[in-house]
Amino acid sequence: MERKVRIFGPNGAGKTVYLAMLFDSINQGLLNPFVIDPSEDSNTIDYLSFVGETIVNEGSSFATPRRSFIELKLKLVYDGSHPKSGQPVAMISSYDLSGEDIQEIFDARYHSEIRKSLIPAELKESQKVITNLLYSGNSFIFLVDPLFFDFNEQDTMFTIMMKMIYQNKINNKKSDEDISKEIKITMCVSKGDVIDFPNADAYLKEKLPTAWRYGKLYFKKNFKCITLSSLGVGAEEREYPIKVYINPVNITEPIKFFIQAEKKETT
Ligand SMILES: Nc1nc2c(ncn2[C@@H]2O[C@H](COP(=O)(O)OP(=O)(O)OP(=O)(O)O)[C@@H](O)[C@H]2O)c(=O)[nH]1
Ligand SMILES: [Mg+2]
Repeated sequence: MERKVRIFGPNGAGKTVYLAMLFDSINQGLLNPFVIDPSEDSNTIDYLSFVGETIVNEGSSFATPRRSFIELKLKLVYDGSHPKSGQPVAMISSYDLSGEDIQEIFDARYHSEIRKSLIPAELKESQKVITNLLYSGNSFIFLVDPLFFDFNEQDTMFTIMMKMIYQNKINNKKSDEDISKEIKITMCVSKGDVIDFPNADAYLKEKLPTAWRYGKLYFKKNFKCITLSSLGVGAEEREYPIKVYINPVNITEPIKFFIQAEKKETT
């Protein structure tokens, strides 16, 4: 099954770093027995390798340019030593988006009926693209930034997204059961290394109570909270360029959660 993964989060939450380090981790064998088919999409591989190198050299990436919608495709296949070597497991298609765009488009002000007409004209095009990505996706990574000044804003933003995902399915006459089969959502606490890896469920329940409740209620078992770190413990104290291998924590958990059903079907 094609896993249309969409990664959302505010400006600086770590979306781009996550995607680059996820790619690197899969290449290091952390999703064993699955690997990335290197022949599939050279643009994705070039982009993620470039970001990865920048992180190793400078410790951070660049802010993803506004309105760029960088499309990424990774094909997961069984690795060479597996009896099913080369057989496809999942197609992961995603986008690297700008957090500034996301924040503006899911701003509560634009989602109350009374203010709808206020969406600035220059935002309309990205609103269309990002809304489409939300509707066409089936697997979501919501990256919560523990260092972002405003948890309230993040709470509202992710709640709006989940409402839109759910409402869109209802409008397309999907039953609750269909929705819970199709849609998977991981709400992830990013940069776990700087906050000592709290229990994700308890943390998100406290910091983003509305989104957490909405997820539990409407997506049930397909809503999962995870604390992760793309850069691993000690990221803050490192000197760059770093030669040592960056040791991410829990970084492949969302993907494992998304492909779980496929694994069962094929084994
Ligand atoms: N300590 C720590 N810092 C991180 C981690 N992941 C990302 N960062 C830092 O967070 C900053 C922002 O990361 P990005 O990946 O560029 O964030 P983004 O969500 O893509 O941001 P926009 O593209 O601007 O929306 C960078 O300086 C990273 O070094 C992590 O796991 N641990
Ligand atoms: Mg980015």
